[in-house]
Amino acid sequence: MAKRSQKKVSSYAAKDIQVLEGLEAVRRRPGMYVGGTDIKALHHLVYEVVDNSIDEALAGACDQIDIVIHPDCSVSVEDNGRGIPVDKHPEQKKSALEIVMTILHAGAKFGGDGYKVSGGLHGVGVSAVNALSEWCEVEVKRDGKIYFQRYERGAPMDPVKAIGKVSKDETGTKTTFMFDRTIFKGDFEYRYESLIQRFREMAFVTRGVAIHLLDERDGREMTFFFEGGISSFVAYLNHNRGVLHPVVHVEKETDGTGIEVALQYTDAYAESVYSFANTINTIDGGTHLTGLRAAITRTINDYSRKNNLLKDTDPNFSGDDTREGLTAIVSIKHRDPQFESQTKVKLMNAEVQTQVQQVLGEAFYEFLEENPRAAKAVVQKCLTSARARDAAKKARDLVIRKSVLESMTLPGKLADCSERDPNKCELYIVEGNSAGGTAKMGRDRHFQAILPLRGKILNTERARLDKILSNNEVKAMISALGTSIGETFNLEGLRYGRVIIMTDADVDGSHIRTLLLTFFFRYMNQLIEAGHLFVAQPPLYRISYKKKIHYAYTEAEREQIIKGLGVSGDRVSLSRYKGLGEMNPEQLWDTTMDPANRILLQVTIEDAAAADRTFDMLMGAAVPPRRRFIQTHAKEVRNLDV
Ligand code: 0RA
Repeated sequence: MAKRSQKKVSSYAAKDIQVLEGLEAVRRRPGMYVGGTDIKALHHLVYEVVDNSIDEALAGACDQIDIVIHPDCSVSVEDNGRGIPVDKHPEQKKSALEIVMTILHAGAKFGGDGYKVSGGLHGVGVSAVNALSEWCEVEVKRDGKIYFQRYERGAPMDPVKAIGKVSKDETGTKTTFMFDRTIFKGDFEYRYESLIQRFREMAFVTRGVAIHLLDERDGREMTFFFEGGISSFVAYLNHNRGVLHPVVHVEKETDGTGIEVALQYTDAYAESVYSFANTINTIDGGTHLTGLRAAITRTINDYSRKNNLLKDTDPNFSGDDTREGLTAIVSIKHRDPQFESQTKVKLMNAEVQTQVQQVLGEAFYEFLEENPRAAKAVVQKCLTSARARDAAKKARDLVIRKSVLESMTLPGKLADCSERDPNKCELYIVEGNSAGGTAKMGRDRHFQAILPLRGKILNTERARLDKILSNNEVKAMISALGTSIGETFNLEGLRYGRVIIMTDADVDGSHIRTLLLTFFFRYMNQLIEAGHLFVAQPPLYRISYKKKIHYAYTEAEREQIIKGLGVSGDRVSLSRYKGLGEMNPEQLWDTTMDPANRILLQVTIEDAAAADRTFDMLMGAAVPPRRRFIQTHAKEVRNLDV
């Protein structure tokens, strides 16, 4: 390598081989730096660049971030911060901008200690994005000038140069990059919905910054701006719920950790608690969430005892008792966040638990003392929850006792299979009675059982366990599965190795699928973890030509099939399946139930958690946007055929 530099290649790019070697490492092993070369990693490139602007916002130097997805799939991120410094670095004899763009982890060294706060998931810096881009261009407005540099596959084409003038007070940074298709080889493109989700979260936890996304491919755009930060987030989540008091908000820095919590009780039953670490939504929680929960339970118990709201003979409230109807956000900013390696969405820093517990405990106690009416409503809510939980336990015990007694009595609606070895058995949970009938006729009764569910099952997100258990559809499902639920779940009782949710390929179908996934996620988690839960995929189209029938499961496949037939469209008969009921039993077997042809999607915990979250986020929304949301998300499930 040293040899090459001696050859005196005049190109600027060849000047610093070491730099290129660093970036070459990123190109060779993208997995180590951005987590892979799939669509998720591709989105990470965007987040990495936006993170830098968020840091500028957290430093109080920027209040506007504009992201544009261009028609050629290049992406621009522009902020109105101070602009990346462009002056020459004394040792490296290069512009600071160039160093930030071409040296791994260089960013952190600049603004000094603690400069980088946001992100932290991969946190590799914008140089990694540069390395993985076919080309990248940066424009910096600073000191009345516009500076510019272009890179190809990480290598600068020329030194940083001034290309124009602006007024002195106009500053900012604009980065445009085109991901390298020789690295991200898959047939995928940026997904507006995924980006929006992340930007919404970033905006929530970064008070006062406006994040605007424009997708030039189809003209969609969205701006997020939350003046009140996470308090706005809580208000947003609760906007259709009856609230018991104003939002409680606390923000404090302890031992270098920034802690912010907002919470509000509602008359709902579910707990909607979200945790963020360095703007990342830690969906698996972690120490900050544990601290929040501990603070709430302890504070309510202490307050209730002190004010004689709990009788001496009453036991303390359990954690669950104090979380019904709770909407809360905890957002922490840590210099060195540690995430659990596998999921990357769980915060591990032990000290954060005590820090959050202390900061919130103090503030929440003070709030209760100063707002006796609110305090009374909250404690009352906890008392009701405790009683309901007791009733639910009794109801559940009854269901379990009954189901032991009646273990031979399977639900009447169940069309069971004849095979007795659970590993060979499949249960299809089918939406709608008519579809259920078709499935019963189309199945292989030797190993396939059918359980039709009528209409929409109870909205499990909002209902209490005791209510859920008394729902007939849910009862039928529980007894058919044989595992019981919640704390008494026992995988050994499972009567079917594959539990398959089969719903229509339309909006209502995805709604019911979301409901079922939410139910399984909350009450039969281990069923998912052990890989027993699947989603069937019925075709969208039936294409018949010269007595031969083809099925298409996606729009792309439909086009491909018609093209492949090599005839003009009008001689092909095309019908779109709106529901399972439109198929006859043979067609349903051929397309959706026959193990030789069907496509099954295995449900992962992440899928189910996403459904659960989606659902929670959607509960307050009006109907039309809700429909659109579910519709777009339904297409997201991965293909994981078995
Ligand atoms: C280091 C120091 C300063 C600003 C930045 C980095 C900076 C980086 C990025 C990345 C995207 N947008 C950005 N904006 C600013 C401070 C320079 C000063 O004190 O003027």
